[in-house]
Amino acid sequence: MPVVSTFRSGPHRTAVGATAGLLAAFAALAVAELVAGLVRPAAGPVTVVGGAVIDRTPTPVKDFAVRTFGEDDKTVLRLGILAVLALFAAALGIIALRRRWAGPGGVLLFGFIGAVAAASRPDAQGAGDVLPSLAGAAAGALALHVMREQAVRGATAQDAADGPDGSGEDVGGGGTGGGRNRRGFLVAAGATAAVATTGGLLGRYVSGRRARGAVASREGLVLPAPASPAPPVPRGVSLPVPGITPYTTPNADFYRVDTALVVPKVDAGAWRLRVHGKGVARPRTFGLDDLLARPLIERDITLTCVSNEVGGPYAGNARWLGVRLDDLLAECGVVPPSRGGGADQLVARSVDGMTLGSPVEDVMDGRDAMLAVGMNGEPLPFDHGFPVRMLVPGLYGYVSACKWIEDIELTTFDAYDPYWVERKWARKAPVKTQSRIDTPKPFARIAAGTVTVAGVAWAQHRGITRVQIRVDDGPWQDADLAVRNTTDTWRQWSHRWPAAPGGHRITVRATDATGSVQTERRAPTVPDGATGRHSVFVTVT
Ligand SMILES: Nc1nc2c(c(=O)[nH]1)N[C@H]1C(S)=C(S)[C@@H](COP(=O)(O)O)O[C@H]1N2
Ligand SMILES: [Mo]
Repeated sequence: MPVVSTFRSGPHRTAVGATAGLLAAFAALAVAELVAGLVRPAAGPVTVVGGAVIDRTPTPVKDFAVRTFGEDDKTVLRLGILAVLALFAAALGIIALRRRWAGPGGVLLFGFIGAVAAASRPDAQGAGDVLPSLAGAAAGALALHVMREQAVRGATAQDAADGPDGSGEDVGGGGTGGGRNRRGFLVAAGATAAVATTGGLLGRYVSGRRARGAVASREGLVLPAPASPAPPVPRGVSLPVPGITPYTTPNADFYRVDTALVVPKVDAGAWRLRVHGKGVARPRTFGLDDLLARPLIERDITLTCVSNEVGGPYAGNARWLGVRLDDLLAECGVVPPSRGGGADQLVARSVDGMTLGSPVEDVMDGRDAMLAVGMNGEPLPFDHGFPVRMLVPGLYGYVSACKWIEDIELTTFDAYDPYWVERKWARKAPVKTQSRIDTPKPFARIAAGTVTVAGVAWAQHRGITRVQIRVDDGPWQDADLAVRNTTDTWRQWSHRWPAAPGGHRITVRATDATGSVQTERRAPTVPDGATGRHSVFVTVT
């Protein structure tokens, strides 16, 4: 029995339909990404749907994703979207064999969903946003239609030869022989695959070329020397303990937390920052050269994420170079609330539509709040906000550290809730006093004798004055503190522990310069940062 006759039913028919559906989806995505590369990289369908999913994901699920997949969470999301899409595509292809318009109609529906998702992204700019999804859907629908006609024709032709059947809507020009029309389907499928592959490669090339402009602008950027350099890091800030977190976090190791599925590649030459809003007597727009022409400050600042669990990894310390934000705001006429200003919230907006709100009072109280351009001696890496990001020592990243910033609006906490606040996080979030045991690692097996327990503690803008260790339910013992650099950075600590055989739990707690001791009470990360004490279990042999 010739293979083509099974196009009508059975496993072969299913395979043909699924193949057509998958290839059509591949073509649709490739064309969409190519068009996105040409008009707007952030408007690719997987990116916009992913962004919409991220924005709508309940905070506990988001937290779970971050906990489980860490910084791979976005790759997992992308793969998830592609897997769901593949399932629908295969199903559509199979249905399409029966119902002529179901396949293309379904593809167009998906394109429409993509277009709506794109148009409703917070950074949507206009027609360019819907174009990629619509163009992709048109290409996918056409490809599916052609493949479907060829497949059905092959089957019908063979049926005509085999005898009457007459099920479904399957109609097509018959009479030419199944073998020839099976070739027809294979040719259509092959052509779709070829076009899709070419489109995909071209799309990669096009978006790559766009990014290369931004990369060149970063490579060409020469950072001026700071007018106010950070004093050299005191020698004693780093303890010679293997396994302890380094005092300064290299850029490549610095944690990354953001909602960007595609890291924005902003061309430094085209970058602008607008400062405006309530009580801004002199609204202004700055270019990067305007910022670099100002006196720059250089500061060591530890950044931490509100999503960091007790003992978690989302904290890093770098030497930042930037422009004082209080001076810049004062020039624009901004007055802090304590001196009669009407705006109490500064909303920073990024090129990817993220919004973060900081208290104007904190930004202008004399601390080293800055618009940073440099990180550890080089221009900001793209992952960390190139060309400019905000930093406010003492506040969690989500209320202060806007990356890829392009807009600062002065407003009030009453009038506006930024992104994370709309998602149940607190309006105000100063960093909570925390400490972490870096070594020994949880569940380590170690030899009895003197064991060095060590880690870091932070209470940005207050400073750490004491760290204590406790083994099992024993007394709290003072750990040795590394030399203090500034109150805005974390502090290493270590303690020599005479470890006796058995299972032990080591717990750490820190005290900040206000005298308050890190609480033992456990609180989740939502709404304003986790509390509790880090402990590790070890087995001494
Ligand atoms: N544009 C933008 N800026 C952002 C975010 C974001 O999602 N988008 N996340 C914030 C959060 S929650 C944190 S903790 C810091 C993290 O900065 P990093 O990735 O450089 O460590 O960036 C902040 N700035
Ligand atoms: Mo964060």
